Amino acid sequence: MFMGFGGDIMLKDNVLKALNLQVNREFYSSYAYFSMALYFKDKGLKGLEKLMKKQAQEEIEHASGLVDYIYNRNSQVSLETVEAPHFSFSSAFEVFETALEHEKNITKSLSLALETAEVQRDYMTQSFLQGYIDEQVEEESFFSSFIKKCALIKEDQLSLIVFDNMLTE
Ligand code: OFO
Repeated sequence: MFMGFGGDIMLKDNVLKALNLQVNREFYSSYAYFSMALYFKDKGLKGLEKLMKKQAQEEIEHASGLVDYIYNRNSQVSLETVEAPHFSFSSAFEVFETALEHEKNITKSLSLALETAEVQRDYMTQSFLQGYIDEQVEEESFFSSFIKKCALIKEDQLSLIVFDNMLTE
């Protein structure tokens, strides 16, 4: 294997630390979205419950992708305690506002990890993280679109039920 220009396949400590932190944040995202699914479950809104469970599953996949990458770089994953989400919502609108805010924080955290890789001139990690950051455009836009839809529905419970039914199809 070519190891020229100081290019060791093992991750530098601070890059590894940033990636491990991101693994934890992705698991937290999954936990947070699962808690949002439970809010909808409690309201009997099965379509929105299903939607948020799918988001929770996707976050596990994001975490797994990071874990695979860390191992591919001959480095060790360190699994930390995942914080419990403590949200309370009074509407679907608030759920999606919280989810969007969360995704914005994820974008910031990925950007910080990318900056760390840039400082270390770790081009493989930069390229890997860029894929995650690119996906954030879609992630943020997804929740923005639900905020807009929920803003149109406002307090109209019947419209919310119709909208929810559409998501079960
Ligand atoms: Fe929803 O974001 Fe992961 O990366």
